[in-house]
Amino acid sequence: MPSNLPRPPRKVPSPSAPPRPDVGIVHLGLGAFFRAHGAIYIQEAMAASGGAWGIVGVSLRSPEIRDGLKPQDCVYTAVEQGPEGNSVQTIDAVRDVLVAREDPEAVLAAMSAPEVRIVSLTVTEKGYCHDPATGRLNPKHPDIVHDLQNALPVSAPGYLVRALDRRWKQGLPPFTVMTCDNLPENGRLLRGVVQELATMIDTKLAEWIDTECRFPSTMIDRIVPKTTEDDIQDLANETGVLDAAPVMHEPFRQWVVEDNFVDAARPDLRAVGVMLVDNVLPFEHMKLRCLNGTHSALAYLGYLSGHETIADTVADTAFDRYVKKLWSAEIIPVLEAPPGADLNAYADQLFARYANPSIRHRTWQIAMDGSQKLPQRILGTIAENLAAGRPVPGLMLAVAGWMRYVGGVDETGAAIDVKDPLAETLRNVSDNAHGVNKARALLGIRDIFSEEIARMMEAGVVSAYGRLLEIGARAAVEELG
Ligand code: CS2
Repeated sequence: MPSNLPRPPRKVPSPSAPPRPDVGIVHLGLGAFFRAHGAIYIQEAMAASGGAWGIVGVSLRSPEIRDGLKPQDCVYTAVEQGPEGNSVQTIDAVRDVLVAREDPEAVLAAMSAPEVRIVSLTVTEKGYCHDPATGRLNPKHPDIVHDLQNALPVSAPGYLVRALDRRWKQGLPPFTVMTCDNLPENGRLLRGVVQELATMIDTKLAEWIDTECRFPSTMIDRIVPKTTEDDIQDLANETGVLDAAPVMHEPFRQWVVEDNFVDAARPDLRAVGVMLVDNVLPFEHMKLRCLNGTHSALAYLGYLSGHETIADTVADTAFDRYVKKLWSAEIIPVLEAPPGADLNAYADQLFARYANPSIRHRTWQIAMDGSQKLPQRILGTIAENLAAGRPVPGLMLAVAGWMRYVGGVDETGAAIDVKDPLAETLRNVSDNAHGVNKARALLGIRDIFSEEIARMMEAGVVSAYGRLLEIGARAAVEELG
C-alpha cells in the first residue's frame, strides 16, 4: 500500500473524539455492504431532510475496518464501478467505529444511549445464530450459550437483548431493530430469535420487547464485492489520496423497508428513493430467489468450471443460457410479482448487472456460507415447483454443485477453501460416503434440508450429482441447454 500519500480530508475534529452529538443509529456489522448501501442512503437522507442520524458502526469481531477508518476520522470513498468507468463519492455518515470483541461495554453503552433510535444490522446469515431450516434460534449455538451465561455478549442477538434490557430498566423507549441481511422475512425472523433469547433471560423483558419494540423487514440490494489491496492501490494512484477502507459497488441500488419504526423515528428515507411499504415479502422473495438464488447457482457451478468472477461466468455462453433458463423456466413461474414490478424485465436487468465487467465479484466469495443461504435462495423455489409437479433440473444441478463444492476438492483434484460454519460437518459427511451417495448423505443434514424437502429432492439431486461426477460442471450446465 503506498503510504506516503495523504489520507482523505478530515471531517470530524479528532480520531479519538467521542461520537458526535448527532448520532441516531448504531449499526452492527460494519462491512463493505452497509458502507456502500445503507450508509450512503442515510447520508443522503440527512442532506435532503436533516435529522440526527449519524451512525456508530460496530464490528463484532475484527478490528480491521476500525483500524482503517479511525485514522481518517471514519470518512471513506465509495467507488461506483459502472460498465463505462468509475465515479467516486466521499461518505461521512459514520461517526465512530467500535470493536465489540475489544470493548463490549462501549457497544452496549452506545446502544442504550437515549438519542439512538435505530439499531441496524448486516451481520450475514450466520450472525443470527438460528437454524436455517426452521428460522428459529439455535440455543446450542456456542455464542448463544455464552450470552445466556454472561451479561457482556458476543452474538448480535445477545447485544440486542442486553441493550434492550438496559433501556427497559432505564425507562427508555426501545430502539427499532432494522435487519438488512438476506434472510427470508428478515424482520420477523430476527424478532423471533430476539424473543426466544429474551425469554430465556427474563420473561418480563420479553413481554416488553414484544409490545414496545419494532422489527421492520427490509429488502436490500447492491452488488458490493470485498475490497482488495489492488482496489486500494488503484484508487490511491487515481486520486493521490490514500483511503485504507474504500468500498467498491455497482451503480444499481434498491432498498424496500417496512414502515414500522418505534415512534415513527427514522431518517427521511423516502426522500432518497427508498420504498417504504406495508409488506416487504414479495420484494424480498423476488430478490432472494431471482438474484441471490442464481448468484449461488453461478458461484458453485462457475467455480467448479474454473471461473473466477460472476462476470467471467456469465460471459461463458453455457452459463448465459443456464441462468436465463433458471429465471424463465424455474424461478419466475412460482413467483408473485411485487406491486409495479415486471419479473422478466427484472431478470434482464439482473443479467446486465452480472455481466458488468468492472465489478470483480468472486465466485468463491459468494460460495461462502452456503449452508446458511440455500434454504431461502433455492430450496423454497424447488419445493414449490415440485409440489406443482414441475421439474427443476437447473436448480437441482445448482444444489448438486454446492454438494460437490463442499466436498472440498475441485475437478482438477485441487483443494477448495470452503468457508462455512458447517464446513467440517459437510466435509466429514461427504468423505464418509461414496459416489452419488455423497449427495444422499448431504441431504440428510437436517440443519439445511427438512425431511420433506430432502425426500422430494432426492431423485433429482442424486441424478444431477451423478452428471457432475461423470462429465464435470461445465458440460453438465451445457447439457441442460
Ligand atoms: C451475494 C450477495 O455474497 C452473496 O451471497 O449473493 O451478497 C449479493 O451480492 C447481494 O445480496 C446483492 O444485493
